[in-house]
Amino acid sequence: MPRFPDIPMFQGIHAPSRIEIDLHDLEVDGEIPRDLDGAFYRVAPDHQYPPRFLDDVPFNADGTVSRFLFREGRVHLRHRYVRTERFRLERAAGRALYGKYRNPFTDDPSVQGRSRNLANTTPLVWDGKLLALREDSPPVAMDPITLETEGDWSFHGTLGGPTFTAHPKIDPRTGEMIAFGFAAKGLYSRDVVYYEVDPSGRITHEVWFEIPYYCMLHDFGVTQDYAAFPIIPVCGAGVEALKAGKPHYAWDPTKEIYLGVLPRGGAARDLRWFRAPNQFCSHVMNAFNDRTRLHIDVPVAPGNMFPFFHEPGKPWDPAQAQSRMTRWTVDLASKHEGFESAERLSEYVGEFPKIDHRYQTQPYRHGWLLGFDPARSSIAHVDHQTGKTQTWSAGANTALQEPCFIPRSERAAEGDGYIITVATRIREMRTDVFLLDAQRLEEGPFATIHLPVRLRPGYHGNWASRARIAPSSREVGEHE
Ligand code: V55
Ligand code: FE
Repeated sequence: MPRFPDIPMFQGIHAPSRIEIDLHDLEVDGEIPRDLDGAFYRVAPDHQYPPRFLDDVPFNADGTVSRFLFREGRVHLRHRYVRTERFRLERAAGRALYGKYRNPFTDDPSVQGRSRNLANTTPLVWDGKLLALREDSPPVAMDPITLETEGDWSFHGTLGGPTFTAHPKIDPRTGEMIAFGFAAKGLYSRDVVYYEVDPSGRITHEVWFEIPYYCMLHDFGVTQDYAAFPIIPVCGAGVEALKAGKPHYAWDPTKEIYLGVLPRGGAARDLRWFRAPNQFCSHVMNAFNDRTRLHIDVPVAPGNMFPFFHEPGKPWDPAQAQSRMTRWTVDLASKHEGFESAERLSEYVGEFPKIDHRYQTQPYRHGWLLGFDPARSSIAHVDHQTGKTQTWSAGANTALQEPCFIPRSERAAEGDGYIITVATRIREMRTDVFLLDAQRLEEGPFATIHLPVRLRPGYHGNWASRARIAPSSREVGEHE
């Protein structure tokens, strides 16, 4: 096999890792709390083979899952590639067969029409499975302990569309999963399908609707009564652009944004669209409603945050790409087409928002973010009650990843628990995992889990308690 090309996507801490690992009893500085009982999963993109095109975007890499199993003060790592159909076809060929990001016209003829799923964005334990999610494809189910890939997940045959978001929400009050798929009638289609999944894992309600223009519909907000879809002009570049090898998306600074609000359990005719001036958001921290007033908290930037999906003919502008937590409010009882308000919640520049998931869909107080300054990587805690933001920086030699919240126990108060974040030590080219007190980030990690190797920086992570991983009698850790 040839070497990977020496281009920024593979340089420094982004160099391919490509390893699969079983490592028991990782070295720890400090103490792992003995009550930490479950697993932290995170997904990272890691090309199995050098790409066929050098001018591609970083999202187009094979998904790998890391499973850090915590029990009795010990921590064990398993790290695996997701065995997608695409991974298996390329492994058999010994080279990359698929072409550019979300561009089937650039694929080798031998894989025309085959699944392009990379399963590379979010890991989520649901219905006893670990789902590896990616927004242009169905979920891929894995065993949550062994990480063996089982195949596409259809929610017991009830999944009606071809795609499934990497950001489904679980309503902690009802145990339902709320989700959607976009491009649901094929490449560049404006069709979205909204799903309600009951606690037994079956889709019980499905709503098909069209969005005002095709765009990257990456995340959404769910409240007790509504689902809210931010439509942001990271727009489709068009089939002709794809055939010419151009990126799938292009930023359009001329378009308004929309927030589509659908009542849970509702029908397409109940969908209401609100409008606001051109701006950018991608991830959603949380959403909640007070009767007809819906609040959705998002990191908002004045302009596009994706350097590789810039406006054709115009360079990307980093000055416009600084996102700050903002609360958008719309009122379903009002005839007004605009937002009621847009309130800045913190001056901290960051993205990858996380919460205490026991408060998903509900009024909440605590959120966490990853800072956007690569020269001084940091994480932040935003307290919506006091309006204060506290931060911790790991220093110039350490690149942090998304901070994930773990409750101290199921009964602990909101935000009482730990923040776990994976980090690359830049000079040493090695990975560490930090545990911090979620309420006292500024004190720094109370425990550092030391890996003797480097894992490629990841996208999203999620914690799952032992009860969620092994709802039946199967013992977590018995594979050891
Ligand atoms: C993101 C990641 C993706 C993707 C679209 O914002 C958006 C993150 C890993 O792939 O396809
Ligand atoms: Fe995401």
